[in-house]
Amino acid sequence: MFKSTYLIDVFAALSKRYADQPEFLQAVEEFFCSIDFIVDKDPRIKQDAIVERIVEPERIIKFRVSWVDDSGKVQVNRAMRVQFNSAIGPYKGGIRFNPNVNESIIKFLGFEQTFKNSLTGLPMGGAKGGSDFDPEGKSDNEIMRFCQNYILELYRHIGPRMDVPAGDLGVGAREIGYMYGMYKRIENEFSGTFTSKGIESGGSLGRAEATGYGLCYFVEEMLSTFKNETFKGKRVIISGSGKVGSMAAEKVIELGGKVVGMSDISGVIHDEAGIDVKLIKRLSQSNTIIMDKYRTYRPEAIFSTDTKAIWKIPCDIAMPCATQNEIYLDSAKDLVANGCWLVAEGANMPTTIDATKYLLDHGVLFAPGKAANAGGVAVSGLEMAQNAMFMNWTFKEIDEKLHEIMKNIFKMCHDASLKYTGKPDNIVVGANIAGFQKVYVAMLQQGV
Ligand code: NDP
Ligand code: 2IT
Repeated sequence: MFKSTYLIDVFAALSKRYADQPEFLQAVEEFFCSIDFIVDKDPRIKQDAIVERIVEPERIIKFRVSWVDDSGKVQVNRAMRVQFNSAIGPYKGGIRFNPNVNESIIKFLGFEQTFKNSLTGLPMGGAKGGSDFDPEGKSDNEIMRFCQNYILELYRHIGPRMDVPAGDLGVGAREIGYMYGMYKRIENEFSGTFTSKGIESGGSLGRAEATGYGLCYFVEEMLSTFKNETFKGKRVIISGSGKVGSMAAEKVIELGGKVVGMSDISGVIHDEAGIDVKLIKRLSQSNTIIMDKYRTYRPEAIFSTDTKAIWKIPCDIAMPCATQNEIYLDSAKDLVANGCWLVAEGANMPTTIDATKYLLDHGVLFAPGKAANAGGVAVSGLEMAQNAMFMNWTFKEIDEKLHEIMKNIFKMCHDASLKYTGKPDNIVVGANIAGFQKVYVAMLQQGV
């Protein structure tokens, strides 16, 4: 917990006000534990109520999305956009489609996005959006109709210099294409308001790879700085095999590592020969339930329907890339017991607070999501820049820029950790402080 009485008071009020928002409170608590190191050192923070302001979204837009399914029945979903903080740039963050989407989850994501976007060094504020629409089992036409109806309300709240959505869990280039198409029809302009668009629609080369590749670039920095090591010969496990997990797996292999376990919602594959990532990607194009299918091609692989079984596979490096709160304390214990010494979060907040503490207390190097998975939004920022200039960079140019950004984020986290904790490897504290500093100074500059 944190010691500053200022933070204790703000958190007590927040916990009372949002008692029904556990994910949001979890994200704030984790953040407060870090800024505890600096919050009382700058009197302007308390004087200007920076912390009270930073935990409240600037705006929440909630709306209904009605749409007609393939059988002609009218369906109703709930949707929202949380525009959290615009101190350093237009609101920016993904859209999530998942039946468990609620205000707590979208607020935690928007809150973390604010500091992640700050770490990229690009001018982007924090936002997140989503709906409890479940894309699982929906036809292409149903997805299109839902996305179009979603935009019929959201369009009035977004814009290239106002709020720029992108993909997230359950939302990829297909969904963004349908949303952007409807948005463009309404606004009658090619403004690039969305990122992670298809390349032909003005998307950026390298955006699809960016989060997973960026995660590996970040881990490379940790390996070389703290262990004088590389990915070569390391055993890696990756939860989730979607946009982030599959691209992380591809890069791990390219850098000489061996991916021995992957998962999706249907279960876990443990393949000692090394996961065939090309096969995973091929299966993911035709089936949503891919782990079970993988076995038919690689009968020697072990399959389990228990998604937590992935954390029991012996490994050097674990990369949770599926969703929030995947690694609870018991899984953290499994990881340590089975030799894992580095955890890097590709997903947002996949590790609970007590699991993170356990890992850190047991000497595990830990890369928090808001730093390690910032490559995706960083290349989204590059997509915005290319759209604004009406020109495109090559894949190589984007990849080099992404690599530089990830190295720079690591350096900022490392230096802040050293300065405020006396140790260089508390990347959790380093990321939160480095992300917070730019945002709060911008808020001070802009008055109340
Ligand atoms: P996708 O929808 O592309 O993939 C998600 C993957 O995780 C799928 O394989 C899915 O399985 C699996 N999954 C979902 N829930 C569970 C669960 N409870 N247990 C096991 N597996 C599960 O999403 P993304 O890859 O885009 O996002 C993954 C995470 O990364 C999210 O936390 C997101 O917020 C974060 N993130 C994404 C970025 C991006 O650019 N896309 C950027 C930064 C962070 P199935 O297919 O079977 O449902
Ligand atoms: O969590 C994230 O950083 C994302 N889903 C990407 C957001 C973006 O605007 O590219």
